[in-house]
Amino acid sequence: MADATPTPLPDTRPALRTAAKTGATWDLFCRVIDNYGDIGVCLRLARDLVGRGEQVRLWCDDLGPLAWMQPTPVERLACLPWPGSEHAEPGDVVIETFGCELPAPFVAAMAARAVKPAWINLEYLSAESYVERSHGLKSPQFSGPGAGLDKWFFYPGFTARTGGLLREPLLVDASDRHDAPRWLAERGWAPAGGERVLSLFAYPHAPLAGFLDALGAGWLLLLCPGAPQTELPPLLRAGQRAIALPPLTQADYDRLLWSCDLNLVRGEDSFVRAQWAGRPMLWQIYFQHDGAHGPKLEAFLDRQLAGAPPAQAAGWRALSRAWNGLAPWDEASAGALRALPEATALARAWRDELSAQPDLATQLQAFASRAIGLSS
Ligand code: TRH
Repeated sequence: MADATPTPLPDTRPALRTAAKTGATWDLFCRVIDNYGDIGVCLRLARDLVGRGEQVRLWCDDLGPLAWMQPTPVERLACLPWPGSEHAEPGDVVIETFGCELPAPFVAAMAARAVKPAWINLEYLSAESYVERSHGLKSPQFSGPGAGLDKWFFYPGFTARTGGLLREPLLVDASDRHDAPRWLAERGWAPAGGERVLSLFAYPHAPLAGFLDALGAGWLLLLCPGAPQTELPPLLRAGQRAIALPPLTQADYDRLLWSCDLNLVRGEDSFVRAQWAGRPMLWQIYFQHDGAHGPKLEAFLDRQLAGAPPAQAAGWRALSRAWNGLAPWDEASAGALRALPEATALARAWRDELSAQPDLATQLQAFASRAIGLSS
């Protein structure tokens, strides 16, 4: 981060109570590094903003996954190929996601505007403490095509001193009103004879054999696309059965999470959605060769398990470490999987805690309104 100074973000708290349509036009830039999280987060944010009345252009260098994530057009949302962005006229708010480096001609056009756009770099999600320190830092641009502009760093997070999490209005209500038995039955994915049901979305290196041993009998596993669809079925234990699912739209993937007794998720976006489902969730963190994923996982568990009884917290931590290859499978991890009612209560309490905080789109709208002078 060049030239970042600890300037506090303009105070958006009064606006947070009333955050509403800014009337601004938004440009959202996304570069796909790998997998689906980059475009998944950007699409979700874009759809959340247009759902609140904004006009959004989503520029992305790989729009392919939209064919299954969001196959139908969304009003006021234009999904456009990145190579076309260079000579576009910038909107009022420009969001550069995950440090993706905007095209230089576009930045020059931002600097040339009479009213400068609000330029926001939206960072990856983490529960680590640096997030609260870094959220809202300003990086004045002294050189290059953007000289004279300020870039602001926006960090999503799990506490009130961060940018919050994506949470569309009424999301939690929708999950509570969801008719899970009917939804599963209509797709041929209904559990039979007292089975419990889980969804599994995982990276290829997931320790499937250890997990299936710890899980025990009486489970229907709904396998999302990916390596586990071929790797897992030969490993199934007695009393376990699996169904391979097609890629779902993002909306249906939410419904899947709302339908299961346990959700195994990964990366960033599915991880957040599973928390809004208010059901037990096991997170496979994105592996980083420098080991940065270990502390990141522990930081999340510290927050999520802070209110749990010590034995339950220890069990869920053991299970999370085992699923991430950071500890062996043991009695504590298997015990956590057997104590699902307690885990469900914990997931509900954690969701309530998160729901009390302002969501990311609300915070972005409030910040953008201030930055471009729509509110004082
Ligand atoms: O795919 P991911 O592992 O993505 C990422 C990327 O690897 C990224 O580079 C990395 O930085 C980040 O993780 C941490 O997991 P994620 O974030 O859960 O993204 C998957 C998206 O796919 C999410 O938006 C949900 C969506 N999805 C569907 O829409 N339908 C489906 O059927 C499934 C399984 C997922």
